[in-house]
Amino acid sequence: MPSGLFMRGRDTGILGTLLERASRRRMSARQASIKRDTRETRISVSLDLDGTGKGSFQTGLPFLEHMLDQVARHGLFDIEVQASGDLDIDAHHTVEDIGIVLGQAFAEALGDKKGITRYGHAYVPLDEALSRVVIDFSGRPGLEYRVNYPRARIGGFDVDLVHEFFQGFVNAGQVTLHIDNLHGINSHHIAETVFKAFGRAARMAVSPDARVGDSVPSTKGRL
Ligand SMILES: [Mn+2]
Repeated sequence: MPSGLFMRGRDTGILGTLLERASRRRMSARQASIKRDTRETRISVSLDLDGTGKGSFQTGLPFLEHMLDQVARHGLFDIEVQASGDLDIDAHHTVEDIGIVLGQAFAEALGDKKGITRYGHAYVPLDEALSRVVIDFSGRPGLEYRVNYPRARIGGFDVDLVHEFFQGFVNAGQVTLHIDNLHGINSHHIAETVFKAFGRAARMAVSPDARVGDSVPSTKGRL
């Protein structure tokens, strides 16, 4: 009966739509919450890769929070970071460990990395400063960091710690990360372009690529 066939066709169509919606929901739950306690720091990070750019930070390090806010805003990630570390010694442990836990959160939120773009890059200027960040969710840690700051400190923040943050992120997130400052005179601007470009590059790399579909973007079949 033509109408019966038509109805069966419609039913299959609806089922197909529901299955497609369910799988999209699975894809979209790309979140992670991680806690890490050591004798030096206590850190908790919540991450939603498909957020709206909301940042919430309590770290005792206002400049780092200003930078993490750039990552959230320009990556369109929701990021919450609570950290209490041995700041009386130095900010080193706290900054490095926040990088580690954020890297873990990215790795966990991405899971098997099926359907992602994998590579991302961005150039970001801020007045005279210009930085480029290229990221690959390769499954292998690697950091190439070429950034020189005219000043040793931005406010009270030691500029060496920017490198420590990204080294921690790279090691725990298992990513290849190339960071180059191409030009800059003001250290605050230089750091800010690095974090903004990192947010934009990471956003591109984790974004779903419809043509990749349900596969892993690697000839090895895993990342
Ligand atoms: Mn600023």
